[in-house]
Amino acid sequence: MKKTWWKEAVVYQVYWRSFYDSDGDGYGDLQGLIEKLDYIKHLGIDVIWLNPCYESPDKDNGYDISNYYTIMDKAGTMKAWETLLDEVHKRDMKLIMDLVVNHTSNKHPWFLESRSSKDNPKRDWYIWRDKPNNWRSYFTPSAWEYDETTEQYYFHSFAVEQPDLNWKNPEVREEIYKMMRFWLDKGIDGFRLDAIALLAKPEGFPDAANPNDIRYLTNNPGLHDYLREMNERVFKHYDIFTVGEVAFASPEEGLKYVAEDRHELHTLFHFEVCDEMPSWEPLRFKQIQKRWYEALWGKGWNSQFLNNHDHTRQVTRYGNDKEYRLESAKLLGTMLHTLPGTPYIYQGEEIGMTGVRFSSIDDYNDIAMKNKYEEEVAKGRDPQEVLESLQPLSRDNSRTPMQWDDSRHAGFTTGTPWIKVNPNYKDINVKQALEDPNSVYHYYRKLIQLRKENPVMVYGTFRDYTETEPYIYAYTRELDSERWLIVLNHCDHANDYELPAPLASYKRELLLGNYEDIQEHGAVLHMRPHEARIYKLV
Ligand code: TEU
Repeated sequence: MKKTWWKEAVVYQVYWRSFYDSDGDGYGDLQGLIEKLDYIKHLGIDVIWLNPCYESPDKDNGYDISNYYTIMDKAGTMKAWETLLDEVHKRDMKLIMDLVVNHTSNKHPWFLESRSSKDNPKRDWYIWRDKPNNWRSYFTPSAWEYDETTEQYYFHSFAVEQPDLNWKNPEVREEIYKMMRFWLDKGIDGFRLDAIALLAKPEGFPDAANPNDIRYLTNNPGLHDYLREMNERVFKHYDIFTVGEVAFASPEEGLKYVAEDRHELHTLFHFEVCDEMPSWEPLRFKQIQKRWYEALWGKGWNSQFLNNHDHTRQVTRYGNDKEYRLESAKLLGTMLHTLPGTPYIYQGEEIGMTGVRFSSIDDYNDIAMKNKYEEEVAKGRDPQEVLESLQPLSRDNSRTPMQWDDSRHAGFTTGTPWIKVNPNYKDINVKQALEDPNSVYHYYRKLIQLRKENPVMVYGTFRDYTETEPYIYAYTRELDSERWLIVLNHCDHANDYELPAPLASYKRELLLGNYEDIQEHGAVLHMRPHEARIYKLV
């Protein structure tokens, strides 16, 4: 297996508007991030993924870009951004930028031109038709919006304010490649490519048999030609790391994006867990891990994550955020950092932050949730019931401000935060975590350190010994003569796990665990609620 820095890296995602506010306007900003870089470095992070901070009307929190070459006021200035890049590099970390090329804002000058007349030179930069087909978008009941000026419909995979670019048009592609080089030439270390599975659209937009199954938006013919061209024209000329957000891909489909001999992207986020597994389903999760491992290992590289700015915090969604919050957060971290692939930490995960339930729809900001709320209420459903049905997976669960300390607004801002702080900040915050040797934070530090010192955690082969076990997840990673065993009890009660013969014959050396004293009797491990252990087998 080829060794590279991005396989060995641990990535930390900064949703800057909720990270740290340096000027009291209620939004986190780039200067705020600069001030907290030492905190990130201390955790052991190698790479920072920065959510979009380009100029934007901010209908979808920066994912609706109106100028690719400037920084949005809320985030700061280009000068602040340049200082950020410098300061990241000074600390021996890397910076990857989140980039949205599937669509722009409807306020982008390209779109303003495109919509102005049918014969405008930029008309064909977006997708226009006389009649819509029956597709939904991610955020609205129709993927088409009627535009009175020219009496045609334009296509949008997300909000009405996010018209899709027409990737069939070579001028569009050239313009995007030029813009990518602009950022790479400034010295960034790569991109997280938003919604990249959506670039290609099917010829003629045939109606879908089931309009509610929006898979039709993704993985359409022609997509990989664009990615190969993008690599050829841009990526391959830099020592960078690209990770694509690839919705609805099977492992076989996923391999096409990341196979080393295809020269497209370096790694991907697949969403078989976050989009398709609403709560913890152990057997299904193990199957997913196994299938992706078998499809990718030795050919292309995977990512490990259970939450991000779109998905409810992992300890709430997949673990236990109540009596076993600490144990559960540590167990999930242990799992993500020992499964094959590059691990991602979403800000706040390292202190075990949890999801929220705001009592009123007015406290929410997420455009996906708000649009859905309106759509359902318009059908005559009870508003309270709709609110409750949308709360568990609202994207705002993970977007509440970073909890720095127990002072007002969790020390995030001196002003009024753009979204409410999670009320549990008095107990769960960075200050507490730094002071408490038993915190999730200190456990994550050890985990990351272990990964840095032991290539087996990165390059070791993977084998699951518990495919049919409902609670225990036990697997090995092996590299040359190094053999590690990871045992996790993903459960609110204790379970005994008897090691199978081949594993029982080794001597065990505990490298890391989330409980103080280890309980084992011969080959039987007594695993307490949400207990996690990493052993070296000798
Ligand atoms: O998300 C794309 C997207 O499809 C997600 O909404 C989905 O939940 C999933 O995770 C992928 O299948 C990206 C951004 O992450 C999101 O914040 C934006 O709203 C969206 O693109 C539009 O740019």
